[in-house]
Amino acid sequence: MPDAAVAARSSETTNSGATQQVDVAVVGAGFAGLYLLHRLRKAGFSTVVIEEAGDVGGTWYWNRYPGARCDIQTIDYSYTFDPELEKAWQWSEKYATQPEILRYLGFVADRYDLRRDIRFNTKVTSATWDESAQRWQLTTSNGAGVSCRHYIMATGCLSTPKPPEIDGVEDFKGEVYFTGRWPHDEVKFAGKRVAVIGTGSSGIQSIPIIAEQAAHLTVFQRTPNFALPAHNGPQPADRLAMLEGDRAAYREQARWSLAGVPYPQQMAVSWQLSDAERRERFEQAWATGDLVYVLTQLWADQGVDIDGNAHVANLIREKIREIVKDPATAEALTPHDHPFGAKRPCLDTNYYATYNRPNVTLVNLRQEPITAITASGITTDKRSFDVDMIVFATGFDAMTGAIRAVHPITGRGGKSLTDVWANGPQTYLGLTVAGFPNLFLITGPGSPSVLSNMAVSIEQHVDWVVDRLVAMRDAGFTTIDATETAQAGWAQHMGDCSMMTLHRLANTWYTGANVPGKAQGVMPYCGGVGPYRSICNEVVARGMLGFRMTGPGAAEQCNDGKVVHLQPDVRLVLGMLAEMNLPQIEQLGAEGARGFLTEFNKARPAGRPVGEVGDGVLHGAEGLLPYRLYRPATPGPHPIVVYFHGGGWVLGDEQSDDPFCRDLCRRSGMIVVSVGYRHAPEHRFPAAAEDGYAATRWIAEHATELGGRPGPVLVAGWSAGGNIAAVTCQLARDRGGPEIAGQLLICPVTDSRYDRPSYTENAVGYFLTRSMMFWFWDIYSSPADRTDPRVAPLRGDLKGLPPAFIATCEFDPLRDEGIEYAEALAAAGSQVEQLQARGHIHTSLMMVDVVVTGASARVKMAEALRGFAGLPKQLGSEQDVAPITVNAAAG
Ligand code: N01
Repeated sequence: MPDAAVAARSSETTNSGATQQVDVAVVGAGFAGLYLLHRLRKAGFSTVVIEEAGDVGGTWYWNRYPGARCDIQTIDYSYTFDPELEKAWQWSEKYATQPEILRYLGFVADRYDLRRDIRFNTKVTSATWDESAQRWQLTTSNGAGVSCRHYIMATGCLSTPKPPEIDGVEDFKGEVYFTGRWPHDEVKFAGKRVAVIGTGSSGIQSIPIIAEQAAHLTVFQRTPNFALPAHNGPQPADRLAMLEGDRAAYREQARWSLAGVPYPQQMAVSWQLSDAERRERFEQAWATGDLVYVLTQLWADQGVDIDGNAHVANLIREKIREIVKDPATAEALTPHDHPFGAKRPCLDTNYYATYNRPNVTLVNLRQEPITAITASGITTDKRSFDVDMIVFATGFDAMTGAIRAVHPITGRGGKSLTDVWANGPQTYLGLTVAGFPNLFLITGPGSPSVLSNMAVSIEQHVDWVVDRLVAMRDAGFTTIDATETAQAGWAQHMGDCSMMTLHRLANTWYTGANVPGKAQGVMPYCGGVGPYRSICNEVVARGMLGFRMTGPGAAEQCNDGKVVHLQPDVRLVLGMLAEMNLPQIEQLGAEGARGFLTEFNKARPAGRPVGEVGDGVLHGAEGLLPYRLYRPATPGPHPIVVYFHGGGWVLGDEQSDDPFCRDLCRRSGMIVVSVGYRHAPEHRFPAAAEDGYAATRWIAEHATELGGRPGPVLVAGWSAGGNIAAVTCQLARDRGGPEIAGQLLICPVTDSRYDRPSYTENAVGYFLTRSMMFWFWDIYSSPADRTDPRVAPLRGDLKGLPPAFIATCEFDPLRDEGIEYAEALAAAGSQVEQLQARGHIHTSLMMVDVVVTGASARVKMAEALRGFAGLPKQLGSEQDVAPITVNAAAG
């Protein structure tokens, strides 16, 4: 039996005056609205879809401009909910044209008999939550109002064109078109002088086609955009074979991927590849004609790191210069003001080559802004262009436009959504808004939506919402509302996610920057489709966390709270570790654990290049110790940081903290000497502490030989290494030197008490466990030794110690003793700066280029060391490396 034959309760229908009573009203009959209607019907909900257009299609109904196509491969840009549907439809091209996509959506509407519940040519003119009836009351532009239990906005992200914001449009006597509202009748360009304003995807797709037909085309460009060739044609055989080989697995991989297209996570980082290797990868990607491939598959750091991104951007810039013959035009077309991918890049067919045509002129509005549109054309502050036709490809009031501006939505207590969102959209999961019960958004702000394959995100949203409505009905609930706590938590998580990518570094419609006066902030969810899906599932698994539900048939349920507490990349790392089912380190024995750690570290990205890395030996407390020295690329002599690795006095070596030492060297512009102190059980307490002190003394005495600045040194360490650094400062004070200018303690062990709350709260689940700490303690020191300040510096005399920067992580058993040490040092008169890294775990700050959100903490640590050394906090021109990973939230 076809799905369409599954009957739902029909709505209480209407004559034109009466209100239409339904369980659910949906706005929009595009990809999202059609699937919603299908699923709601199958679930037995009476449903009406209200659609402004005369037919189905949503954005594909309106955007009929020449050249309009999808730019996600069509095999991925399709519904996947019904394998029979997939079999019944064959796409003709790799990137389908707008007419073909519209035919597809019409085919879907017919196949499931959807049109009978869609009110076309109708707009919702207001939506008001009726507290007494616990329903939404809608008024419409055409026919009956609607009373519904649930109200779902399937309005799309790019459906409300923004006004062109140029004076005089109404004076123009020629033809005017908007790409986002293209007429159904053919527009004839032949023999005409045409102007196109705007060079986003719509402009870039339409310009080559208009140029082929028009007598002359003048393109008015404000911001150049990155465009890549689509290489359109038949569906690529390799992708088709993958899909057909195992359709279910292919679709499932897409659902759990980052962008909603089944590509693996790229592991190689740009600095591990030579110029030639990067170029080869790029050329191959350029030839694929696949935006998602180019955005995700070149190297792992391209989307999160300015340097990694610059490599791609420069290679694309080279391509533009190769294609466009006139150097001045090529330069004007070359983007320099945003990282590649931070603004939506475009897929094109002959875009750049179009500017080689004699009938095409590019006007660079950065050099000559438009002053007005006149009766005969467009005037800039330098000249006038007489044209017969103006095409506005000026974009949309994205993400919020269709929800907020189209009609007033009034929630609980008479609150309007426009007011609630005055400073930017607030949602929980991008699906709901606190204070607006039973209102759902599909691909709303706060969901992955436009940063993903929309088809995949839409199906996930719709399934989640409809499944919730079914579960509520089964449990007797009639209202659902997000809590303020959950919504605020989501905003925080959104902010954390946006720090992982470069989107915040460009003024785009993602951030609201394209609409004058609109609140600014990254609106889509940047954490990826798969992670987002897992969070939505977690909300359900944890008893509808963050929602209040009521109903006459059930007791009120409010499970208040935030769903994500960890930084997004930390959450991913922990998820991956959980899947790897790693052994418990403390079960392996010291040797086994060391071997395990060495193997484990092989999978991480290599540290970044520094000026020089060299190994040597120094004198420890009882013999020679190895060390590794990291020297900046800048001329010395540099101050020296003596660094102690982590590993519970048992594990680790100069290699284990290598990426961090490189990062510290690059960011601080100082020499870092990582000391291979002795380990337990071979050398128990106080071997590590005494080695730490002796090594620091030796390094200070040999500073000049090491190429360092003579005088005070700095000490730094992580975990047990932080313990050694802290102890070294106390010993140096008590034993007559060396002079230490500052101490950087990262998640240090400072005490042998295990009853602080962080030991209990974070006992398991965050990589460093309580039992692992017990194991370390037992191997290193006997209980009788544990009150000695050489292993428990918190118990020592804290007066007269060097200034300190102490970083602790929220989900770390060692958190509280680190904070206590900072407070005690400050109380004893030392200058102390504390950084409590929210959402981070014990290993976060060490995981350079893996936990990107730890970058801002790493910046602050380096700045602190520079301050201790009497240098300006910011690295100046003396460093010959470009700025490193963009700052990310940690504190
Ligand atoms: O809109 P845009 P779009 N004076 O906002 C310029 C999707 N899409 O319709 O960048 C002069 O990207 C503006 O300049 P600036 C896709 O996600 C997909 O092209 O603000 N210029 C910009 O150049 C896409 O990203 C496909 O300085 C003005 C352009 O107009 C999104 O929709 C196809 C101006 C607007 O570009 C939006 O694309 C099409 C002014 N007053 C669209 N105001 C597919 O392939 C604006 N501009 C699937």
